[in-house]
Amino acid sequence: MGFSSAAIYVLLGMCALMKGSHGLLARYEAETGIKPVYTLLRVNMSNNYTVPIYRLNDYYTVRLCLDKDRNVTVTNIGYSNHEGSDNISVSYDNYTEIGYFQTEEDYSTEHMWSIMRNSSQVGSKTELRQGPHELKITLVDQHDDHGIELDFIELTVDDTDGSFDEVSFWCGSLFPPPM
Ligand SMILES: *[C@@H]1O[C@H](CO)[C@@H](O)[C@H](O)[C@H]1NC(C)=O
Ligand SMILES: *[C@@H]1O[C@H](CO)[C@@H](O)[C@H](O)[C@H]1NC(C)=O
Ligand SMILES: *[C@@H]1O[C@H](CO)[C@@H](O)[C@H](O)[C@H]1NC(C)=O
Ligand SMILES: *[C@@H]1O[C@H](CO)[C@@H](O)[C@H](O)[C@H]1NC(C)=O
Ligand SMILES: *[C@@H]1O[C@H](CO)[C@@H](O)[C@H](O)[C@H]1NC(C)=O
Ligand SMILES: *[C@@H]1O[C@H](CO)[C@@H](O)[C@H](O)[C@H]1NC(C)=O
Ligand SMILES: [Ca+2]
Ligand SMILES: [Ca+2]
Repeated sequence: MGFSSAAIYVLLGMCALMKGSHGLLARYEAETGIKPVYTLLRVNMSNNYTVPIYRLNDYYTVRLCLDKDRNVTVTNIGYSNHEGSDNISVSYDNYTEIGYFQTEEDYSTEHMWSIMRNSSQVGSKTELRQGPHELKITLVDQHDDHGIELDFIELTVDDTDGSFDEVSFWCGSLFPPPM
């Protein structure tokens, strides 16, 4: 019918717009990965697990394998925080900082490690060269001694010719969490 085809055109238009202006969303659960990581069971968090970054200067690293030069934006980092606020630095290779965010302070309940929070975009769009890279998320300052728990990472990757492959972008490391 006329209505449904119009609706489909609107949807296609929205997809094209999203793709053109923002690129594709690539999502990585912190608890997945080739290297064994220390995970915590948090049933209310994304994919049921988080990874603690509790001590000052502790960091979490995810490898990126770029098939060609691409613009990448850290659009969101999912985390939970207990009590005091923390300063989280986000950097690429060799500690080239792209930005940082302050975690939200919350003293309200005893279940704060199970409250999902979003950083929103960190830093600006960065052109990454073809080849391997590392994205680091580091606890650079904290109000108490408990840092954060990292839930997931969302990057937006420009893909002008439709060649983007998410599995190879994460260097083939999209595995289920260790149990
Ligand atoms: C998880 O969410 C459910 C439903 O909102 C809630 O009843 C439960 O207390 C939460 N668990 C934790 C550990 O926060
Ligand atoms: C999370 O755990 C619940 C049970 O606690 C299970 O039903 C659900 O399938 C799990 N989700 C994932 C993504 O593993
Ligand atoms: C990245 O974005 C900049 C600014 O929008 C653009 O000039 C550049 O060509 C882009 N690089 C790649 C590899 O697409
Ligand atoms: C957070 O850390 C960055 C450096 O990583 C620093 O430039 C910034 O001033 C810090 N912000 C606060 C509020 O401590
Ligand atoms: C880090 O810096 C060294 C020395 O400048 C350079 O050889 C190396 O390629 C850099 N590593 C990355 C992943 O950019
Ligand atoms: C946080 O981000 C995730 C992933 O984009 C989204 O599913 C969730 O609704 C967001 N939560 C809030 C409170 O904005
Ligand atoms: Ca904290
Ligand atoms: Ca998770």
